[in-house]
Amino acid sequence: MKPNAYAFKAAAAQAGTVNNGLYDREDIQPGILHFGMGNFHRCHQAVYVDKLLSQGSTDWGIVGVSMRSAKLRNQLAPQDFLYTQVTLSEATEFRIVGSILDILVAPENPAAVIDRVAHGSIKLVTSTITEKGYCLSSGQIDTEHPDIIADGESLESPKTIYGYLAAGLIQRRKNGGAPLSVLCCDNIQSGGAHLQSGVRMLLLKHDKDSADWATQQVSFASSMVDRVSPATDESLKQLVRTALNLEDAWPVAAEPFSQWVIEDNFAGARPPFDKVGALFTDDISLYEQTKLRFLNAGHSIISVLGYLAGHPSVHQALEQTSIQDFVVRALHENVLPVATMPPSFKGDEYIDDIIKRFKNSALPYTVAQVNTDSSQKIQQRWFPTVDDALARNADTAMISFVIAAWVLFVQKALLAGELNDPLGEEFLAAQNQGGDIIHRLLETAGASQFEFFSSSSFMASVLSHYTTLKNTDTSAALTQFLARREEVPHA
Ligand code: CS2
Repeated sequence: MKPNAYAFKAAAAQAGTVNNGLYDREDIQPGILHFGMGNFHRCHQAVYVDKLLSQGSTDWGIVGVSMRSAKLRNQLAPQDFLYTQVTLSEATEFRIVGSILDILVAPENPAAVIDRVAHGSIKLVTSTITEKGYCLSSGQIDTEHPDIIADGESLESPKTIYGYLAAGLIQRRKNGGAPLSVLCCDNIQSGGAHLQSGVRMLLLKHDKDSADWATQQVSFASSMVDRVSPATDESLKQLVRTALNLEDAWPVAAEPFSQWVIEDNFAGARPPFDKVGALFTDDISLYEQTKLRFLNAGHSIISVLGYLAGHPSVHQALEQTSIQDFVVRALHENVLPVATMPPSFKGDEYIDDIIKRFKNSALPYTVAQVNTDSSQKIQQRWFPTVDDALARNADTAMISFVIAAWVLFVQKALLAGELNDPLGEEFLAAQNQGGDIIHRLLETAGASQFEFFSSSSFMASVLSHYTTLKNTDTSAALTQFLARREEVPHA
């Protein structure tokens, strides 16, 4: 055990952490290989696994893969990959998480990652690599993406998760071909299907026999994951230092709420995640869709309006009555009427719960974090609702307002050097080109695959809101918009 790990053991044993007595980590076997070691994974899946290990299911330890940077590995290795998960709300709770056994840094040693995919002890591969990690364009894997092209040419040092999986599966088959389950844990619709098609595409290029084998022995599933978990700041480290007398290089914070619904499609052994609060289902798509179109859509609405109105974080934006009214009404009046939800969800309650969670001032979540990679997010969160509403002749006025606000957000963030988006260069080029900026920016964000993009009345309404927003202070524009909506409901 690394010296600092003793301090974690001591902290875990002291009253004040929810799990006062870490299991013996020597007994834990690595059964899960996880790609994408961000805070979300460490507050969500790693905590479910931590609970599982505490219950004695010792086969499911996690080996993590950082796709780019060595920073997290370097920070956590001296503390034996133990870390503190702090739950922030009216009450504060601390948990020492021991489920991550090791972290591999992919670019440093690609072969080590491939070997792990190939190793029979790994029964489940999971991913939280964010939307952009899937290299999608217009809802499909972008075969012109340089990383996809590179993996098509060689799998020696893969660039994408598809490449690592394909290379690992080729080797796994040679190693005896133990079945493997792959599970997407990102906020994207049909993530399992994307993983499957990306891996298959590469296997067909590099080793057709392995492609045939994988059809029988490898499953690809999706899941709906939910827990708000912001980036770590100095104040969180200070909190851990004071409360637990612990020098944690990278603690993570999250809200009390946590949800994980998993598509029940496992080629290999299935970890008993249902024993620690997750739900297995045969039909995942409505869960994914509901979370994206309500919770994530709401988060992005608040964050775009919040940025324009000058609020740094989500809960502060919601303190502005017009922003709160706007998002609540948008979800009720534009999203809910065209949504199909899983039977266990009640639309009104779900919206109330989401807004309550977002108002948690003990857990500041910056609008900048939500607005990061917005081009990848809004095509999942907003656009499908607009198309569904137009197809049913339903109200789209509030989403058209927020799409207009997004166009302005991109322009202002570009100017301020604050746009953090994989398509930043493309947005800059579109902006410099001038002309019909609304069409250009929306097209860059993948809107042209949606019907609304060619609806002249919808696009005219975006233009009209854009013009107002551009020429008026955002808060005044919002108040005006809401007042007009009062006069002519559902205008
Ligand atoms: C957020 C999500 O940053 C974002 O884009 O909308 O990460 C959100 O906090 C999670 O999906 C909550 O489960």
